[in-house]
This record gives sequence, structure tokens and C-alpha cells, in this order.
Amino acid sequence: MRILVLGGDGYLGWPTALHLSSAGCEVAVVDNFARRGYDLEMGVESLVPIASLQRRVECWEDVSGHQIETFIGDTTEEAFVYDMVGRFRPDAIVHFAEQRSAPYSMVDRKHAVYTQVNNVVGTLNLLYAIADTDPAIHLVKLGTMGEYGTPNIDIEEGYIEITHRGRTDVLPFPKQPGSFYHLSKVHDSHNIAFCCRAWGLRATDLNQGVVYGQSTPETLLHPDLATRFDYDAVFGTVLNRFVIQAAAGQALTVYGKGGQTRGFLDIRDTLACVELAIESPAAAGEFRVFNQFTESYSVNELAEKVATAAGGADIAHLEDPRVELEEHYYRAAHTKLLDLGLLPFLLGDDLLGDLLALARAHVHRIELSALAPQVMWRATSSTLSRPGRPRTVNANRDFPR
Ligand code: NAD
Ligand code: USQ
Repeated sequence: MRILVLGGDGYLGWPTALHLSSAGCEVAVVDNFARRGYDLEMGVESLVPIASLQRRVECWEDVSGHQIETFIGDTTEEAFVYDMVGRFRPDAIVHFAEQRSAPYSMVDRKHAVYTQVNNVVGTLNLLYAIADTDPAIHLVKLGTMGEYGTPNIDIEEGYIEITHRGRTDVLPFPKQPGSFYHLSKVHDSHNIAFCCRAWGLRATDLNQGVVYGQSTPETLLHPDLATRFDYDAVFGTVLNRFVIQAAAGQALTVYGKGGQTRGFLDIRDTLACVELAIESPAAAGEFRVFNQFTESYSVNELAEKVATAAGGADIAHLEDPRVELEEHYYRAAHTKLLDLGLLPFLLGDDLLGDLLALARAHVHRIELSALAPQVMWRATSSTLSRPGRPRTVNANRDFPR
């Protein structure tokens, strides 16, 4: 099978490309290196050093004998998208290529606009390119559990049956996203659903929870195959941050009351879920939604787990920089991937021990000033949400178009 992995230089895209390649697929990765650019903008780096994409691909061929093709370019460029889809002729496209940080999207107006243009226009270009090139191509799109928000009812997988004034229908589950980033995923979902309805495209929206972990069987084969491991307050996700904070002897930064509950999954399960989605594609005209997570935890529960695994760590309750419910009901369905055969890696002391060891081995690379949250969820047209802190994103940056 021929698979294009968009965003294949990123945290999840790179190990997914390796996994699919080792499973015998013909794989090409697509990236514009925007993620490496955000690091430069913020003056931070992945805790674990990462090789250039060129070196990664070369190393993979040496280690595995498999080739991975590369397309360097921007999904917001129509000609680039048509060219890569037309030349590679994939059976499936796995689309990771978006700006994925909620805090980054909330820095200021420029970052909000960049995030939504990058994500929504990139996906629209792709939908047109698929429709014009070959509508049978299966789009496997990374969405997010955050599209749903935290309603006071059970969350279903994409759709809910509603009876209203005596009539019943199955409708898209209501969306209450919590950042301009999460909103961009909702806009994508609507656009993809429309193209499935109107043009008969086939798509799977993987509403993924928060991912943790850094190693997969393939990335462990050589240091130059490693994927990124982010800890800064803008791109680091909560469990990865807690592990790294504990390794550095810093307090774990619980925002607010810490009752915020989310769905989580091991990075190895991301790879497995994508593979399962590809193996049994959506039907022509079908817009399929899978909730892609394996366990739910509150932020407090995660902090306690990490502190215990680390043999002790302080837990600090900081003022929540976000606008979100700090205590709420949370129960979300996630059976469709299990039904397809997913055998999840659950969060245990062995994985936390491995992650702590990894973080301790690279502790000298931690920039402590990047740990504190700086982006507040309020409207600002200028760059610094908290004046006086130099380590932040650059409002004058020229975004790649
Ligand atoms: P990442 O930022 O590490 O990777 C995204 C990649 O896409 C980067 O390499 C970036 O350079 C590339 N990219 C961005 N815009 C592009 C464009 N216009 N053209 C070409 N390439 C572009 O992010 P990640 O953590 O690997 O996440 C991948 C996807 O999974 C995202 O869509 C994200 O929303 C989703 N997701 C991630 C998580 C998580 O916890 N990391 C959880 C749920 C969903
Ligand atoms: N949080 C803390 N302390 C921290 C960092 C985060 O308490 O140091 C809290 C946040 O306030 C939030 C929760 O932890 O309530 C999750 O935050 P996060 O930064 O780990 O995750 P989030 O911003 O939701 O985004 C991440 C990915 C995004 C993906 C999303 C899945 O960056 O790409 O879409 O997880 S989900 O959360 O299901 O929407």
C-alpha cells in the first residue's frame, strides 16, 4: 500500500512513517519544517536531540533497507499539494501536518490567524487534490478529543442520536473546543464531512487524546531515528512535561485545581490506531469518526502518578493560564478502535520509569525558563501575555505562506 504521511517530520508523523514503512508500505513523508521553525522562534529545542529529515531517512534505509521518499513543501500551497498527490498516487493519506499547540494558537491575533489558515487551508487544499486526483484515496485525518470540550453528558464517537420535538436523527456530536487550535480541528472536521457528503470522498477523523511517550520499536533502532520530546509550556503536553519536570527536580505544574480530565494514549498506540484505520478504510462517501485514546486521567492523577514513579516530587498548583473547567464530568466513548483490534499500552510504572530515565539522561538540555506557562487565554494583539518574560514566541515573525 502507498501511504503519504503529511507532517512526517513531527513528533507523531515521523514514528508513524517508520512504523508503516517497516510494515511493508511504500511511504513518503511531507513536511515544511514549520515545527522546527517554532523551536527557533521560541528559543527551545526537543529534550532529545533529533536528526535532520534527510539524515533520518538515510539512517532508516541503512538500518531497515526500506526507502522513504520526501516531499518538502507547504500544504497551504495549492500547486505543491496537487503535485505531491498526483506524483505519489497514494492509497491513503495520513494527515498530521498542522500547527498543534493550543497555547501557541492563543499567543495573539497573528498566531491565531496563522494556526487557522495553516490548518484549515492546508486541509482544504488536500480535499480538493484528493477529489481531483483520485476520490478513492482514504484520508486519515488527525483530529482531537478537544473538539468536544467537556460537556456534562457522555461524549460519543462523532455522532449522537437526538430526539427533538418527537423527531429523531443521528447528528454530529456538539463541539465546544477550548482554543483557536482546537477550533481549527472542528472547522476541518466540518469541511471533511461536507466533502464526503458532496463528493463521495472517504475519510476517517481520528479524534486523538493527549499523547505521551517518546520511543517506538523503530525509533529505538538508532539515535538518529529518535522523535522529538517537548517540555516547554507551549508545545510540551502535560504528562511529558510532568516527567521532565520531575527529572529536573522541579515542581510539577498543575494548572488550577487539576480536576481537568482528558483522554490519553501511548505514542505506540497512535501508530497502531493509524495502521488499523488504514487497514479497514472508510467507505466511499463515509465520514468516520474514531475517538483515539485509551484511558482518562485528571491532571491531579497524572501528577500523583509521576511523583510516585519519581520517588517524590513537589506538585505546584499554578493559576490556570487557560479558560477551561477545572472540575467537571468526563466520560467519553472509545470502542471503535478496540473493535478493530487495538491492544492498548496502558500507563504503568514501567513506562513512567523508562520516560524518567530518558529525561534524566538529557536533563542538561532542559531550559528551566521554558517550563513556566506564559500564554494566557485572553485577547491580545501583541506578543507578550505576561510582560517582562523574554522567553516567548515572536509576534513579528513572518509566517511561511
Ligand atoms: P508536530 O508539530 O510535532 O508535527 C506536525 C508536523 O506538521 C510538523 O513536523 C510540522 O512541521 C508539519 N506541518 C505543520 N504545518 C504544515 C504545513 N502547512 N505544511 C507541511 N507541513 C506542516 O505535532 P504532533 O504532536 O506530531 O501532532 C501531529 C498531529 O496530531 C497534529 O495534527 C495534532 O493536532 C494531532 N494531535 C496531536 C496530539 C499530541 O498529543 N501530540 C494529540 C492529539 C492530536
Ligand atoms: N496542563 C497542566 N499543566 C501543564 C500543562 C497542561 O495542568 O503543565 C493541563 C491543561 O491546562 C489542560 C491539560 O493539562 O487542561 C492538557 O493540556 P496539554 O497541553 O497536555 O494538551 P492540550 O493543550 O489539550 O493539547 C494536546 C496537544 C494537541 C491535542 C490535544 C488532545 O498539543 O495537539 O489536540 O492534546 S486533547 O487534549 O484531547 O484535545
